[in-house]
Amino acid sequence: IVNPGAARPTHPLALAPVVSPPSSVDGFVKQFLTNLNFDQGVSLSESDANDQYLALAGTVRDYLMARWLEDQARQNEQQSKTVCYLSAEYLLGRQLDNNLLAARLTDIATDALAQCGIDINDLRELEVEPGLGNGGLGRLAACFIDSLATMSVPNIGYGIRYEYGIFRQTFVDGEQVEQPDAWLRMGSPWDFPHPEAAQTISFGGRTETYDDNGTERTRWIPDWSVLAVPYNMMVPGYHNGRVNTLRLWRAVATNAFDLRIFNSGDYEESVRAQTFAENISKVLYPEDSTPQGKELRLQQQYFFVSASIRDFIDTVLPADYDLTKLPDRVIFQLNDTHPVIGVPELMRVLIDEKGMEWDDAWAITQQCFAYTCHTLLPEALEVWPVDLLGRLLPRHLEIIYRINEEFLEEVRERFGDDMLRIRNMSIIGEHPYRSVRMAYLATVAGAKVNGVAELHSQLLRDKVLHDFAEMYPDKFTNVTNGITPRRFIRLANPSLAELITEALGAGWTIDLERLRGLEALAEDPEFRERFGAVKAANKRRLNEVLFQRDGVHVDETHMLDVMVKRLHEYKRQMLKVLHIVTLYDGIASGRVAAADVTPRTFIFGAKAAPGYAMAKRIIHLINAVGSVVNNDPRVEGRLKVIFPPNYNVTLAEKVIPAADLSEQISLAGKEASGTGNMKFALNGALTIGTDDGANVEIRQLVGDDNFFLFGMTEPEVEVLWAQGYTPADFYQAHAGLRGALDLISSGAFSEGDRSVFEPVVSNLLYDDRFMVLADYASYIAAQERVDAAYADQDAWTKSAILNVARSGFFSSDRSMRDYIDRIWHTPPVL
Ligand code: B1H
Repeated sequence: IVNPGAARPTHPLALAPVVSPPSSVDGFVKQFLTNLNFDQGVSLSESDANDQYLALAGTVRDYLMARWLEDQARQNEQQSKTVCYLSAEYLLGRQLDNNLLAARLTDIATDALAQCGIDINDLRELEVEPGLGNGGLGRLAACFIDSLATMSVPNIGYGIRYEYGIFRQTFVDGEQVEQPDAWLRMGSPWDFPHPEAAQTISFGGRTETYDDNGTERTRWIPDWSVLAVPYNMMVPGYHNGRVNTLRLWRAVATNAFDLRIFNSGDYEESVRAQTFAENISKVLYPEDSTPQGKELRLQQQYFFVSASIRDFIDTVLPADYDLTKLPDRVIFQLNDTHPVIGVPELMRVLIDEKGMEWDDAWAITQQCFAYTCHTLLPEALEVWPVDLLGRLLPRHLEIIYRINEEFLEEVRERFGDDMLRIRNMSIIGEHPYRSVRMAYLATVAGAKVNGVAELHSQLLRDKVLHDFAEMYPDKFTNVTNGITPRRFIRLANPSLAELITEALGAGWTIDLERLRGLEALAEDPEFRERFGAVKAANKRRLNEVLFQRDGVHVDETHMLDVMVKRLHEYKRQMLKVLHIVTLYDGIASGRVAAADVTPRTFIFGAKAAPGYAMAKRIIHLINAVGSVVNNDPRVEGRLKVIFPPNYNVTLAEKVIPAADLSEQISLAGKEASGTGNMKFALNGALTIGTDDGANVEIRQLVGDDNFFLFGMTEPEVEVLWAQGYTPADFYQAHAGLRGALDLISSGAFSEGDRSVFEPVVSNLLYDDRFMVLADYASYIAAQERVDAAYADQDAWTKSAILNVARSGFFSSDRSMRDYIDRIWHTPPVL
């Protein structure tokens, strides 16, 4: 139990680094062996690879520890403003290499282990990546905390330590089967539990008013609670000696909880109660881009947000801190609507627990939150039924009602008694049931609201949050997403990194705009040759990885055409499938000679939400098309479809650097940003893409000549939709499309069984919400331009180099600078 008032113990030696910085291989060996003996409890000769991995991780940790402790102390001393990033997801990827790199320990560790007779590469492969996120939104959070640490900006990432992360995907007869992701089973060397800093998180019950020396106050009498135990992870900056913190909460049953039931004599019931409480952090919800309105999900959200806000106020800030100055010390960034319940929670803490008046609390709250929206899909805007919210968090519902009342009063003052407008803007929706619109609550409460790419932010202002943008024009801003060049270039593509460093010096890793220097080198034939050799080497590396992993081969001479991202209809994996089937149909029907087809290997990576039937059927179809195309002798091996199961960060790091062509083919106006698109461009793939999300900015930067644009624009989509879109017209109008759809319908990919993929085909023919058929012809034409361009390898390589040279804007360091300038105003602490 924390006791902020108590004197803290001191000792003169306590100021020295706990472990002196690594100066030698010998020092590393010594620390490694110490950890092997004292933490793992084994001698070197008796140790197995997992012992060695854990001891190695422990050694890296030891070297970072002194910096970590110093940084926490410094940030407290300087009373600096901290970015508290609230996110239900952090898709971290493996930690070992990242932390070795950040601490400049890679070479020392490699040599030290070699001296012990261990190949560090064998240990790397043992790390199970913490998959505590679904896709782009979770990976973005991981990139952002990397950049903040690298830029020396005080940051605490707050989230949930799911016991099971994103499911492991396997294929059985081509169909997705999910397996639990027991990532903690072999030990978790990267996090530190702090049970002494646990928070009690309450739920349910009722509220009552009481008289507090003449003022009427409200209190919440909850009826159950759980403990939130923080697990701290190090977030080391790159080569700057800084270490920030990622604090993930785990749910643990309170003693009081089971004692009460236990005293009633029901042992089994008390164990059940414990399980119930601990379920809260049991598993990541595997939905991406669409929320699940389940009660447990709301419990998760409140659980981590309440723990985080109270952690910051009660343990990070000094005990006597004047909370009217809270905005000087913190900004809570809401990563989508998942943490928005934090708004009424901060109000409740300030009013009910700290005795503040409503108006003061509201003024503070409005300065302490900012909201990032990550979507445009209307079905993805999170709402909570009033019944559910009121049952789980009765006090919060009261607070939300009052926020809404005062907000609607403001709307009336501003726009008059316009009932339609009031209904449209109300935080409480009425149809189909009374519900709290979390995006509206976030918009009203947040100091700033941002979208994640220019087009997306524009559409937020014009459409999704139009009325709010009219009322608060200054609230709205854009911050285009970014990715960390440390993980996605330096670590994932060491050969390219070396080539760039040789050409430009090492500074690009923290100043990605320096890649501009490569533009001139695109004209240099020798540089092009070396760049091409890097790509070829990355294909060979991918071949090894995929052969090891799945027993499949990637042909180095093929164009590598890659579509990796969550399976979602709006992302239009089906368009890619139709392209492949069209090429295959050409060969199979004898219309096209196999020898005239550009050899291509298509790589897919995609998990489908387990409850998303159509997405799972599309996965099945991709696998089915693969097994037919890959085994038809008429194809002469010139087309190959590979779908490695369980696409994750670790696999992305191998696939992306090997890619020639990046598929970014969502329907215009549906993909908020995309971040995979940036990773590909920065690794020298050319993009075939629609005018959507950050594709727009990629194309503007790399230039039309180095980007294959196709498809309707967002306004064109709107027009066609308004006219009444009939996909069957496009089927009728285009022979190639007819051929492809008919081939699928015929059972050619399902051993003659016409029923298997019938739902996929009829969905396209009669519904096609994401207008796959409307963009088919334009997509095929663009792919023909790709083939033509690829035929001139030297010109292609030049384009690839220009993609790298001109994509420095997409560093997450730049995203962080934009957040700092436009939203957070948090200077680095040096
Ligand atoms: C994105 C999500 C998302 N947008 C709900 N929305 C979730 C929504 O568990 N849920 O309920 C999980 C995730 N994820 C993605 O965010 C966008 O689709 C991408 O376009 C964008 O690049 C990414 C990061 O901004």
